[in-house]
Amino acid sequence: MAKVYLGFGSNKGDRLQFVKKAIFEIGSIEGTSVTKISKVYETKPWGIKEQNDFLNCVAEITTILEAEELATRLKVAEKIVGRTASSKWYEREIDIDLLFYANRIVNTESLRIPHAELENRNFVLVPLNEIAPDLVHPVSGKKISELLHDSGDDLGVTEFAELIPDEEILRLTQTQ
Ligand code: PH2
Ligand code: MG
Ligand code: MG
Repeated sequence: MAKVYLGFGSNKGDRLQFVKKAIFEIGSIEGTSVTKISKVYETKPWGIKEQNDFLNCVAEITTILEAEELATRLKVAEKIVGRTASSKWYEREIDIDLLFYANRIVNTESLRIPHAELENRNFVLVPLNEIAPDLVHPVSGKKISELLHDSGDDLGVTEFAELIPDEEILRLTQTQ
């Protein structure tokens, strides 16, 4: 069983609904349970600026799937939730990123773990710091709280919604 952190992002359509659907979809993957979910944050677009603001959140999950298998399943989940191929900027209904897979370091053509540039992205670090401040980045050896402190990213990240006000969603996203 591996402990994994996922990032969710949406800046097209009903953003909150896409994020919620994505979390339910992850919980429905066999041998995979959602164990913690951060608040949802509204964030200024990082990279290409001329696009809608995003909603972002992160989740901790446990899974029996190997990293490559999980990455494939995340792509399937994006399709099920409603990601359409769009080339307009980088706007997307849903993006599900594999941020950390235990303390694994993977650098292949198709997969990079930990996720690239997360140490420069407050839209990832702020929600991660909420649920896993002591998580250590296996390359730099720094904790999330330190990475956030050191990050030069000054793009706005503000609380938008508490997705999980009670235990119900956790119960719903536990599968055996
Ligand atoms: N994702 C990107 C590029 N830029 N900016 C924000 N605020 N949130 C994202 O999820 C995001 C981004 C590429 O995946
Ligand atoms: Mg992404
Ligand atoms: Mg992605």
